[in-house]
Amino acid sequence: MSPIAYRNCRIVTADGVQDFVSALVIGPDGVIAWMGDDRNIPSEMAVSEQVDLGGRLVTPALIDCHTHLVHGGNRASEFEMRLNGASYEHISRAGGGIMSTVNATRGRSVEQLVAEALPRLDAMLAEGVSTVEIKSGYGLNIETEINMLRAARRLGEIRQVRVVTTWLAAHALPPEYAGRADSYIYDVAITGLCQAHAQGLVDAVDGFCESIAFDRDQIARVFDAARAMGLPIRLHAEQLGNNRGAEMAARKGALSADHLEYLDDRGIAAMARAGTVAVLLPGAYYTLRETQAPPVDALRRAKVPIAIASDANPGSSPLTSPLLTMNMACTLFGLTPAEALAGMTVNAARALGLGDRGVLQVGMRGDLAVWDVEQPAELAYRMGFNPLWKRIIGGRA
Ligand code: DI6
Ligand code: FE
Repeated sequence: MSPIAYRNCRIVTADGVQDFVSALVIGPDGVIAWMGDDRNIPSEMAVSEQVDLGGRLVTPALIDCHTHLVHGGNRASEFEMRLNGASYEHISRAGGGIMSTVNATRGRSVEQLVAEALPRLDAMLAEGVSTVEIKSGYGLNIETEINMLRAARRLGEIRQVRVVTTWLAAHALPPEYAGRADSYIYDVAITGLCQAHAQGLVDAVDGFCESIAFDRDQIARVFDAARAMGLPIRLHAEQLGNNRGAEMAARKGALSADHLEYLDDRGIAAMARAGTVAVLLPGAYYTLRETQAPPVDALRRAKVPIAIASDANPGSSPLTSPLLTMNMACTLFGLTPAEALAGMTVNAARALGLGDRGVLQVGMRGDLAVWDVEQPAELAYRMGFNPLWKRIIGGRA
């Protein structure tokens, strides 16, 4: 492959339209080699192929930094139960919720998990996603947790997408460990992590720190094991109540803390100090019809970077549309459309610890989304409409 030039476009680097940039050259290594005015592409770029983008808008390809795409079955019946008045916590405590997906997932082979997840992944790719994080967490035994991550890796092989895997065995306590949460943390969450990491299946480690799941001390033990293996950590925190999980995670150097509806000033200060990204998940807030929104203004004031993600999962966020995620982040949480775009590009990359993507700059990966829109705000503005014209990954459409 040789250098390819994309010409006649308007480029949004991540924080605004760059009027002076109307072309970019992507090298054979898939990295952006040059950006500038269409008329001045240097001859030393030795461009062999040119593509006219017809004046369209170009952004970094989108990054969904928090998903549970791999799982068996669905929970449409719980959707009906909630509409009849049952709460998410009530369903969970009655053995439904996460456990019902665990039961469905434990029965599946890796191939079946891949086949079920593929249409969900394809829905995301169709809206310009280049990079997606996928968590385990619906196995709750070592074998199935590992199978989930194998399925996630496989998805990254059969589609042109970078999959980042996250070990989330500390997601819920399975009934066989009832009353023995500390044993579960050791036997499954930590022992399984060692095994999965030895097989190269783990890029990061997450936990669910809520009163219906695990407490701060239990998650902290998993994090200490992760850090000892050199793995980055992230946390589901402060979604249903304040357990001061984000503060603990930030103190341990977490890449991100996610949800954060009940985050307080102490948590914000700890995140700001540590550079921990706030990942907001409007799909879960919407689905559970929550009323307490995350403290967006305080996060802005503290200069905590804000990412947004689908949280695609069968229970609290059956959402596989990055564009609708952006719309919800604006309408429900008050983000600006520019913040929503940064939340699914540059700040999402940061939440994943990926320094090579999420912004269009020389030296960054040539992962682009080309849109049939006039202005960037249109990406977050419509609902249920997909203006993607082309997805370009590593310079190739
Ligand atoms: N992410 C999760 O892992 C949990 N909530 C969330 O936002 C549980 C998802 C589920 O109900 O399956
Ligand atoms: Fe989640």
